[in-house]
Amino acid sequence: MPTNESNLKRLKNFPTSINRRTRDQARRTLPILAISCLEIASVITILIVLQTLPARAQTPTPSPSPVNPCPTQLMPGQTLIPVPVIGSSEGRLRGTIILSDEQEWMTFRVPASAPTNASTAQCLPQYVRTFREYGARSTMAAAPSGPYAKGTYALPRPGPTFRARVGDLVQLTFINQINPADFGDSIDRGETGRGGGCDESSGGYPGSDKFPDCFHGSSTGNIHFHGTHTNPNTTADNVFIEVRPSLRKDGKPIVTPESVAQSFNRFFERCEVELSHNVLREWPKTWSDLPENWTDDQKKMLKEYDTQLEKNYGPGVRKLWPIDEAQLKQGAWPQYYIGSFPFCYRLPQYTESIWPPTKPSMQMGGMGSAEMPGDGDLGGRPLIMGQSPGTHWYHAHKHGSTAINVANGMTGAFIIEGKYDDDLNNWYGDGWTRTQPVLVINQLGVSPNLMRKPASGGGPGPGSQDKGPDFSINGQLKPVIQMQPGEVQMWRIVNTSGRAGAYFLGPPKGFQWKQLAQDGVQFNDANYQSHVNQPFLLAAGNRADILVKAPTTPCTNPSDCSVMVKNEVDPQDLTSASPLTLLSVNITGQPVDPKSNAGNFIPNAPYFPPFLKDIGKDEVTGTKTLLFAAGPPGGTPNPAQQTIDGKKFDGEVGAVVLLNKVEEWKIMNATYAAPISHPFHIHINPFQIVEVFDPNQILTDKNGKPVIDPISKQPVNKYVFQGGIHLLPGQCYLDPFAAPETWKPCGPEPVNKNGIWWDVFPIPSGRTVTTVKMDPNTKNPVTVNVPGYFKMRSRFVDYPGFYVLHCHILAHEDRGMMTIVEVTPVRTPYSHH
Ligand SMILES: [Cu+2]
Repeated sequence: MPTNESNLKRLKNFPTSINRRTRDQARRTLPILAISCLEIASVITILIVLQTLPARAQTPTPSPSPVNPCPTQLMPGQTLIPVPVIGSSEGRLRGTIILSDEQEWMTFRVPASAPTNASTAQCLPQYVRTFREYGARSTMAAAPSGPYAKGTYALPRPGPTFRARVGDLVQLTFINQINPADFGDSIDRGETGRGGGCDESSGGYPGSDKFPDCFHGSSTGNIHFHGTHTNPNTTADNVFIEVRPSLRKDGKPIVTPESVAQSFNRFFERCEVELSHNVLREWPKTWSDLPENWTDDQKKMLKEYDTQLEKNYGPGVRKLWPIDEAQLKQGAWPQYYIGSFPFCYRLPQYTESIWPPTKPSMQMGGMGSAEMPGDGDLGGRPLIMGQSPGTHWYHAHKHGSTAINVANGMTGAFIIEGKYDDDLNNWYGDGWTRTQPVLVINQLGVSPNLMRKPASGGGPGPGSQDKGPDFSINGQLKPVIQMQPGEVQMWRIVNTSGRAGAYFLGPPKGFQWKQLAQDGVQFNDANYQSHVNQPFLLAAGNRADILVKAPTTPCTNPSDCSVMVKNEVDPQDLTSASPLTLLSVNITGQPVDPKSNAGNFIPNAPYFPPFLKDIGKDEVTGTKTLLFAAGPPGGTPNPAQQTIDGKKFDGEVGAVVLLNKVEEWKIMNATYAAPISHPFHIHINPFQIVEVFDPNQILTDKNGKPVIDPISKQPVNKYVFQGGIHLLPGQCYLDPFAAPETWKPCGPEPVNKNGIWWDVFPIPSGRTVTTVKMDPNTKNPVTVNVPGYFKMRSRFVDYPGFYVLHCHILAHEDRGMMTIVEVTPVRTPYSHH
């Protein structure tokens, strides 16, 4: 691979320091070690990053105009480039994901202040970490044309789209070949014992952040399968797995798809057999279930890694192998790996036509009704909830680097097909759903804003982008989708951004849309029929499937055919946020017959699985309250900043639930310094919302329009905290001095019917209320903080184990807004007889 230094220098006004160091810069400051390595190889060069300089965010000069134009493919108005697909066949999704890095053209908004539709972008080559399908690294990035005809750099794009079917086995070879030398200090500094373990920047980061709740370890990888209902343990949706980059020999990674193929194929074959007789079977359970030559290799490489750590940093380093070893001794699944990991798990299929289920979950073929030895914990119990077919996704989930890794583009769509697709294809034609656009939204970037120095006088510092980077789709800015006049398409939209929600303002003029699914879970017919042409919010992590119907005539003005969104992290942002073009539609080709199926919305929602039955009040067996809070930097009331129940993530269990129980949780938000609706996300099981209390809610009239105060010209609040004043229709008085439990939505009890299933839902922000009472000491009015909240119900069914819940603003997650859920079987090993 040629170095790009000379090209970089030729670029006019190139702010070389906008990102982390270039490869050449890194090489100059990083000692490269030659070491000996047991039996793996004679001499291996490990690029553990050793430089004493911190990973700087640096100090570029802000550009007043786009001096570095973007390659044509990244300019607005280009046809949407589809993402490569890894599909399943014969009941298995088999593929290889390479976590690596490359130089890509990244876009930077100009000016960097809050995005408007008049903002432009400049492009700079940046090192980013990528998820790529094996054998196709960078091939989708067609050689850029225009000012960068040389095609030296790749174009940004998400990881490949996975397409599997409910019931399939997922068998993924995960390889980490990141070159840590391309990213200063990206090896977990926690184990080197330096700098407290956190990344550092000239912007003053980490400040009061403390390891492990700080940005760190961005060359470590894993995959979270967001939206899967499956086993959270061992080789399934296990986010505690940390795969360090491969060791290197002669500059090349020694762990390759080929080097693990034999072991992994053997493992996948056995996994298939083990998981075939019972959909709830948990396997593998221990390392002895894995091929010995692979675990032996892991042990050797981990030890070698530790040896190097100690050699470079002296005693006091945090070695990895002893941790794995201790976990093995406890019968736990080890956490640390070098270079590779095999994911193997099943997407469970619910096969009964009624709910609750009556039969034990033995339908997976072949083995009759006998339980396998070692399945004693299952007790022949039935599968209670199947995997919902729909638009799910995957992303990097290493605590401390989720924000940077997701911003680099380590996300992808995970489409799980089922009867949902069959019914759509019966209406629209065979294989139709596979031809429809998959839109992976992201805010691509190279450094979290906190890593950067604020501008003198406050505000976003050089290189940072207020409200986060611009929304891209499949890596492109404002791309174009082609539609025939009158055609109906299905858009699967995933907001994989680590920060902002995309608030869709409604269909463009002449278009219609109808929502089919939320967060990968389809709507029942009542919800399908009622969600026509509505605006909707996709918070970070949310998905929507919508049917979109094009007008019969092309748009005279391209902007008439644009889908507009607003960038928001709280509904209060919507008043000031400007409408942004997310994408445009080009209406072209043969008009679709308006009487044909292709020109009409499917009349009824696809088959609705029985396991998605609304969770009734009588089903609830337990309740919990969780309090999310974010304080101003270093300030009060919560100097610890991003917390859940007053704590940052510390590896302790924050919520214990018995397996197959149903709980109702009140998720509160005590954030007051700035309006932030933290998007609550929980792994493994989706949930239904039964109550929402937003103390900042605006009063709306019967048409849904905000009620404006005739004197102040400001929107009127729904909740009034001042007694004795005349209430408008729909307004409610809440006593700020009464018990906080009395602060709740007013009006009739919600019906809780036709509930939508979510796996991410924003918690309404808190409100600081100024009361009429005076504080005798300060002589100021007393203020009271009123938290926002929602209540959700979830069935914690089928899969015991440890998994996480967290804020899906990923910088918050990295900085501590995460905790562990433990779902534990009811049954003990003891007998009463
Ligand atoms: Cu948050």
